[in-house]
Amino acid sequence: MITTYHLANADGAHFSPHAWRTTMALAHKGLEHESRGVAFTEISTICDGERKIVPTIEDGERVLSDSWAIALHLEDSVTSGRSLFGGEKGKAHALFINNWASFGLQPLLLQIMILELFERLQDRDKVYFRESREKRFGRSLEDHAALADEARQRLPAMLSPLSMTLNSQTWLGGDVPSYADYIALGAFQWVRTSSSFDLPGFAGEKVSAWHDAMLDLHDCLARTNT
Ligand SMILES: N[C@@H](CCC(=O)N[C@@H](CS)C(=O)NCC(=O)O)C(=O)O
Repeated sequence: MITTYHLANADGAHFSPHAWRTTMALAHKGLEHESRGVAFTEISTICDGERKIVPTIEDGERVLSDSWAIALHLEDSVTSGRSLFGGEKGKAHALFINNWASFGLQPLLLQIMILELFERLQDRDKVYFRESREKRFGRSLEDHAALADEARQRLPAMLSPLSMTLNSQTWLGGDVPSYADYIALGAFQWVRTSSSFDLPGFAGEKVSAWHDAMLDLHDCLARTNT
């Protein structure tokens, strides 16, 4: 049994976009796994006490952090069953999607929902989140949230590679879901569990249909929010 450490908010929902990539990858590989929700301020106490981020997975004695490193590890070590990438070129293309989501899409989404996400955090995380994010952004959470309207205006262009691709194929993986789909889904799960923003509705019909199909995968795993 593999344990994935995820972030849990005050509703008990698991909301880390990066950890959702890992949860879905484990299910795709058919591996027995459980997702354990922790607070931001608990991450340093999990596993070997040296962890700074989720996702972190614990597989027997082995502990591994970082969603991309975990995906590479799963693809290399679990050779039976379905591939996450469909070969070396698929892996290379998935890295592009990984960086688009992490450094393009997700920062924009955070501008839209940062105050709602903050309100839904466990109380013990609120001081940490405010201080660490205000230091990172160089402004208050409220000033960051003031960029929400501008972020919404920029969002269609950011989403267009996704919607244009889904106009002509069912999944980012082509005929079958691949790790690229799980990367994109992670951002949608983050928004779904942390805010009232209807991102699939905003993104249009094709993305909405893809999102519904993603939520149905692996016995509706992502619908559970945990
Ligand atoms: N490159 C990492 C990024 C992981 C990451 O940023 N995780 C966030 C949660 S989504 C985290 O654990 N942050 C810890 C903190 O802010 O203290 C990955 O892909 O896994």
